[in-house]
Parts: sequence; C-alpha cells; structure tokens
Amino acid sequence: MVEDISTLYTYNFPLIPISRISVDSPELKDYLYKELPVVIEGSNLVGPALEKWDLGYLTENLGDRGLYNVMQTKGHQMFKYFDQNKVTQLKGKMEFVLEASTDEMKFQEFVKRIQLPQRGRDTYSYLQQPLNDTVGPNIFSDFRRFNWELVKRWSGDMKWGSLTNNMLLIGEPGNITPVHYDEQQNLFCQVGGEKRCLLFHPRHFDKLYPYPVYHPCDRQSKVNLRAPDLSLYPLVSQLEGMECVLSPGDVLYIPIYWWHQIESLEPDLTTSITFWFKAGSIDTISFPLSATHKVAMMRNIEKMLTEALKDPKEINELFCNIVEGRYFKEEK
Ligand SMILES: O=C(O)CCC(=O)C(=O)O
Repeated sequence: MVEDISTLYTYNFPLIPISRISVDSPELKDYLYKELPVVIEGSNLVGPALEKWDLGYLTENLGDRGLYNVMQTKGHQMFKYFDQNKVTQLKGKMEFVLEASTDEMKFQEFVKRIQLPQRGRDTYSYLQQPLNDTVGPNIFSDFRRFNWELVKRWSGDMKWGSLTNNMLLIGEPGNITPVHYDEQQNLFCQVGGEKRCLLFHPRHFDKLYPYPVYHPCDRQSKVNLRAPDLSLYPLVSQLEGMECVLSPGDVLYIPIYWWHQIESLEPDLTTSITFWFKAGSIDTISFPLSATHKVAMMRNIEKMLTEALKDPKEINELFCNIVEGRYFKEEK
C-alpha cells in the first residue's frame, strides 16, 4: 500500500489531492452535480468482485470462454488508446505511428503472458474488455449482485444518460494509460492492486494538445507527461492537476471531459471495473459557456469539417487559413 505519495514519480507541474469522502456523506451529491472528481469510500459498488475476482477465480471462470481484447506494447508501458475504425478510414491518406496494438485472445492466453517474469521480456499486456454475455454463470451472478440500486440512484439523480459499458481492466504493474479524456461520465472502481490517477480540468484542453478528431488517437494528448517536449508543447509547463491513489474498494468519479492518466503501481496486478454513462441532456445553457461545453462544441465543428472535406490535409489547411494571422490568444 502506498503510504507516502511523495515516493511516487515526480511530475513537473503541481498536483493537489482529490478529495476522499464516505459513500454516506451528504457532500457526495455536490461533487457529482458540479462534475468535480472525488474518491468515494465504502460504497461496495462491486462487492462480489472485491471478494472474489483474483486471477485464479477469473481464470477458472473466463479462461476458455470468448475472446478478450488485450492491448500490447513493446519496449515501453504507455498504452495509448487508438480507434481501429479511424485507422481503417485513414489508410492510404495519412501516415501515423501507433504506440500499442490490440489482439484478441482467450483469457488464459493473456494470463500466460503476464505470468512470464517482467525481467527478461520487453512486451507488456493490458486486458481491456467490456463485460458481456460470454462471461459464464459465476461471473454473471457476481455481476448481478453489484450494487445496481446505488448506481441507478446516482445516475438518476444526476440525470446522466444510459449506462453504456462496464469495462474490465487487468493491467501489469507499471502500465500507464496516458492522459486522455472521455465523452462519458465514469464511476471507476478499483478491485485489485493500486492505481495512481492524475486528473486535469477540461479548461486545460490547450495545454494538453489533443490529436485532431479525425486521428485514431482522438481524445488522447500528444504529450508524454513524463517526458514532455516543451519546444513543441510549451503550455504543458502551465498545467495544474489533481491526483489520488486508488486501493481496492475505492470508486473514483471521473467527470465527463476531464483529462486523466491512470498508472498501475508496483508490485501487484491491477484490476478495475468502469461504469460509463452517456452525458445527460442539457436543459439550460448559461453563458459564458463552461469549458466542457466548449470542448463539445469544438469537437462538433471538427466533425462537421471532417465530414465535409474528407481529407485530413484539407482539414489542417482550412483550420490554418481560419486562424493564421487573424486570431490571437489573449495574454493571460
Ligand atoms: O485504468 C486505466 O488504465 C484506464 C482507465 C480509463 O482511462 C478510463 O476508465 O477512462
């Protein structure tokens, strides 16, 4: 267990602690309502998984069933997500390098790979699989006994949209999901091992240099937070973030459009389960628009142009023509 956060990797920007509150605290609603990150303690949201889902039990129940998505890296442990559909769409139009690949394999094949000692190999794996109907009767029965009443109460009170996905993540110590944002609300449940989570408010959009929407790494930052190239990405030096370390039983609320980097800490395997919800419908809009609304608006403009122009080179050129020599950033 991490006793002292100062023993972890030191970043070149300030990180303040994310608040921790009990599931019974009346303040919880305020965090969810204001879309502010918080670690919720004592919820028992995924109780049966906490009690049982170690590697032995999961292998017994999932080992030979269905196929699982496993991301792989070689020579590093940065598991930058990419969208395979966008890779296909861009074939022949644009060159890009992906830092990870995804394979489908039986659960027991994944276990075989992660059980090889890390020393002596340079490939790393990260299982990232939506829980679906291939999981078999025991896992299904555990899943049904998650605290769905609580999930429904929170998502209903907050008027979030529907639950889209419960992703099961099993990672090797040292794995990093680099900084990115999602277009969904997330209740992120830690089941096994510990994870360090860095979060950044959506207003840091410009300081994190996201890929264009048409790119396979859409929603990911181009910046490696551990080795930022400040000549290319100078605004990184102005970042201010928040952080927490999650232990089994903790639930981190990751608000929609908040940037997050998630790091699997030594020495154990990490297991997590996400509850992703669509955004709720917007009843009223107030001005000036929030950073979240602005990101949503920028994405829509980019999507419209991508659809109209089809070719990434044309999109780049058009955006440059709109901005260059005409619009300037206000000095802060
Ligand atoms: O746990 C991880 O490594 C990544 C999880 C994540 O990015 C998410 O739940 O949005």
